[in-house]
Amino acid sequence: MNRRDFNFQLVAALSALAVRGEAVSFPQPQPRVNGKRLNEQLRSLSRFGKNAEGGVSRMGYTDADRDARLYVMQLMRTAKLEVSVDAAGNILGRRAGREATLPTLMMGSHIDSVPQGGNYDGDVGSLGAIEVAQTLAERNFELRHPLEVMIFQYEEGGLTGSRAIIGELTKENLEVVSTSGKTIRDGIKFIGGDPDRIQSVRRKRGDIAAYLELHIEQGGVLDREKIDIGVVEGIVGIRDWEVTIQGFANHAGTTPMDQRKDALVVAAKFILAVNRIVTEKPGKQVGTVGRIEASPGAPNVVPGRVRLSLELRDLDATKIESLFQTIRAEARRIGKEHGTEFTFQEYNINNPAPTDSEVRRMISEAATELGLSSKEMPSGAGHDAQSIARLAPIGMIFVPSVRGISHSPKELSRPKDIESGANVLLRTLLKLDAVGG
Ligand code: HGY
Ligand code: MN
Ligand code: MN
Repeated sequence: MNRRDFNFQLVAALSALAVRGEAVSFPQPQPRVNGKRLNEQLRSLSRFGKNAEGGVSRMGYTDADRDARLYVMQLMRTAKLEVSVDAAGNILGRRAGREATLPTLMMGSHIDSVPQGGNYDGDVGSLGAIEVAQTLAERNFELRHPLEVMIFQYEEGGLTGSRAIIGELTKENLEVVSTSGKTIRDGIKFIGGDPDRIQSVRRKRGDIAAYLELHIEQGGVLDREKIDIGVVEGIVGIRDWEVTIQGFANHAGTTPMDQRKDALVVAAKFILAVNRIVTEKPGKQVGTVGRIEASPGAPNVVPGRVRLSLELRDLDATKIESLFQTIRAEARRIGKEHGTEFTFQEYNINNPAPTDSEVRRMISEAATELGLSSKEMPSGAGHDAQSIARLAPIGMIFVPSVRGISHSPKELSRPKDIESGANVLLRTLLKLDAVGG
């Protein structure tokens, strides 16, 4: 065994001691990822779906997504992971552990983006997990637990792939049209899954010892406060509705103003009402109308129908429900005023998910051992971790987003911060591997 491997084994043994509470200091050199390689691979990944603004439009189930998945599967094989695509279209990289009967340790994230998205959301956690697996392989370090790296499919569509893992991707969900234009059912086939066997990917409680996800913060706290690592306390619940406002299309020239059933005027009042209702309630909840479509969409026709999206988020599910009830009641009042009808069709529910306190402690400890500052904080963004939280203890590690920008081509995280996040991921994984079983 060469010196580096010896050090690595020693660190793992000391991690076990540290976890049992005997404070030990790690010998130099501490196990570290190859930051240069990781950041180069992120730059390569950003080629797939690159848009003119310098970000990516790599929506799930597009050609860019399919090609990026092939690239990432190649990286997983180089990291000595056994690669497969499950029936839901998730990419699974697996490596046996020394103790085969132990439940798996899982790391993961996603590589699909929103339209006009950035080069870091999901990518940092996906490639960071592969980098950790490669670092372990290069040091011939075999974990006690089996290891899995999951690249979940179509995360931006409402945690699609990870919801399949917890058995919550319903037949109705499969018919929802994704941002690629394909239904989720056709999209899963397009990326090599088999929607008719979706139930076969389901995991049960106990299958996964713990799940870790490295991710960019997507907000501005760490960057503003100059803190290296965010230790996520919990992930917000997210609920999404398709809202339809049915008015009456008519001639824009001959229909007097007081005889119109103008769905777009009603939509304007509705959007302002959502903003007022969500803002006036104390707390950190958020509400967004992100998409709107008026038909028939001609300048000389009074809009007869509007379809728009409504999204509500908060760490407390009951608060989301009460906001929705208030919004729906106000919609009915506005609708009646203009002789129009509202319908709300809910198509996505992601429950709020607390992270595991023991995993949080390990993440904070790993950051400290690596000389990094850290702080506990909530996640206003949704993540696949909140699906897996239904089956196993989860932990999330945030790295700073410069100026808090995300879901934008201007999204940026610094290479040094990304390397630090991956090192915290590696060290936390070692701590988790040292316990349990
Ligand atoms: O929308 C979100 O919060 C996540 O980026 N999918
Ligand atoms: Mn994400
Ligand atoms: Mn996102």
